[in-house]
Amino acid sequence: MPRLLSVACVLLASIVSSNALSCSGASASDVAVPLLPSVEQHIALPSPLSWPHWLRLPEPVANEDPDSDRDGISDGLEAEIARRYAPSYAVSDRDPCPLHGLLYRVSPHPRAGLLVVRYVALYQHDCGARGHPGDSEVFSALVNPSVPPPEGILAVRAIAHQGTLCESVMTCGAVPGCHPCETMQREGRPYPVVYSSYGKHGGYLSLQVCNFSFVCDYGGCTPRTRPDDAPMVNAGESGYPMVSDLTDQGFVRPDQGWSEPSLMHFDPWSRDKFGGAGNVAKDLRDPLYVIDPGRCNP
Ligand SMILES: [Ca+2]
Ligand SMILES: [Ca+2]
Repeated sequence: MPRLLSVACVLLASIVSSNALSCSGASASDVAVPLLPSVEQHIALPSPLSWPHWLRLPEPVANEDPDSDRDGISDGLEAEIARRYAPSYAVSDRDPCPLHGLLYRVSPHPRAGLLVVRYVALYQHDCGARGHPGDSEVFSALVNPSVPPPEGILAVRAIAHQGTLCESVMTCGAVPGCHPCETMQREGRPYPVVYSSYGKHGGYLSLQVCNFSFVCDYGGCTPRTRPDDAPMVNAGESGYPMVSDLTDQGFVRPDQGWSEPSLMHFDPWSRDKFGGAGNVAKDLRDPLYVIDPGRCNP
């Protein structure tokens, strides 16, 4: 099986781009360590990030806007950044288990003035081959908040099936060496799109690559015409969490359609796994999602 996947990956790379796709048998943890220092090294903004000129909160709200996770970006601005700069997330309309929410983390990027936004899509079920309760897939965006979206979304990275033989690392956008992102219209503008594969929910930046991944993502991906309206929750920062219980404070709730008992009251910063998926805290801290503005590949 690994040999088959390896051959498939070589074929994919030749079809798409060696710059845009890395899918060797190596796991993400084996990929070369990014040149950038880690966000975990508490790289703080020199001063609190002010609201961009094009984006203003009503004065009464702005005056009461705390910075709960102490990263120099107010809670209100983090929520606006995460929502407005989110790539379009294309979950198939015919996905048999589409119930999900988005946990996000907005952090200062090591390059001053830029931000890194991680999105962890948490699903109630993986209902593909060898399915299980709990599923998580991660993608991230390199954001310039001084430029309105979608142009301020400088690059997007998605890693499908991280840490497995099916792992696929893809980056797209306007940084050197990257191919432009595939786009989907949102509010009349072309936003980068992250496709979620049928049932397995692997995250891909190319419809062609997803559909070619028939071994790992049988059923492929499909474009979607309406925007994803999944609930979003701010995870906060490592050491300064903004959520510790996704049932009491988030979207993993019966009134949101969730019913899997093993997923209730999950703390995303804990060492626990989200059902049959991986450790979410590891995803939230993974430096591989910090895109280098100087080059496309990790
Ligand atoms: Ca903050
Ligand atoms: Ca934050």
